[in-house]
Amino acid sequence: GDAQSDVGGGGDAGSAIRVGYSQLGAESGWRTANTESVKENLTAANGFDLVFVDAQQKQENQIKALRDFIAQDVDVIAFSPVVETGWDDVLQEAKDAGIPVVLVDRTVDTTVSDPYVTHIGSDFAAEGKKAGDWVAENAPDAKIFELQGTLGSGAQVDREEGFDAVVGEQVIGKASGNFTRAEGRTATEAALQAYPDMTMIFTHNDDMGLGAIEAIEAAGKAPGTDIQIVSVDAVRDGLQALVDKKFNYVVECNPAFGDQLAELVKKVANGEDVPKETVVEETTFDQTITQAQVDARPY
Ligand code: GYE
Repeated sequence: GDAQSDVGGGGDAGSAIRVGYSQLGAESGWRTANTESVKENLTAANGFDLVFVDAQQKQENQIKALRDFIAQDVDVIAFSPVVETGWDDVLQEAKDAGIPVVLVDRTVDTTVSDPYVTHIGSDFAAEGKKAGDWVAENAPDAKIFELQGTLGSGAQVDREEGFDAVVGEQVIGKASGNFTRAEGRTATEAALQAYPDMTMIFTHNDDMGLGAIEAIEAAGKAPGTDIQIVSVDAVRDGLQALVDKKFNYVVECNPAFGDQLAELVKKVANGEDVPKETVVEETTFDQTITQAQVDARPY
């Protein structure tokens, strides 16, 4: 658009808060919902000038985007790191440039001191523990294949830790499906060969679990009974699988925190105090969920 395109709603281009946002990808239904929530709230009408870049699950793309934001001297950098490590240099560069960093969704593991102002997202270890608690209560004899998310991501590392702390002794094999439906399917195809005695899959997200359903059915088995599935996210497709009795339990991971993020970014830009951590609220779902509840799911 032209130079006027930022003008309107609550502010003009001069007073709008310039936010460079590096989203890690579009790998899952969760991610799509999260991106929508961010874009719906960091709007010009709400006083933001948003530069949004999708990294397609590649850390090098994210680092390049962050460097571009630094060069553009944005007011605030926000990003959702695809993996935890490897950010030391670019986080130091942002710090040296005096640009505050807001960490969204996933976490970092860095040697830089005070690498970010605030983090908003889920407690992934608590999610893994909720899944483990359900298994301990309902399927203490299950032989579990764990379908991991992107290796080295906060969501993978912490969900695995939380789950394995409760029922790790029941886990007979693990492999990553990179949080996508396609890779969830191929990883499950291989696991059905490698672990013929498996009776359950714990998947780190719904999309991989939906891919697992395809692989299980192609192998002539019934998901939900022959092989139970415990999942994380609770996007509409995942909840539909729960109503259809192909998933057995779903731990919610809430992507719809764009409104809370907008408030935080505004405060950070204005130099106001913010909490170091904001943990979003989440629940769990079992097969007592109704079709009406699934249909009402906004994402
Ligand atoms: O569970 C998964 C997505 O980091 C919480 O990333 C997020 C996870 C989410 O690919 O579906």
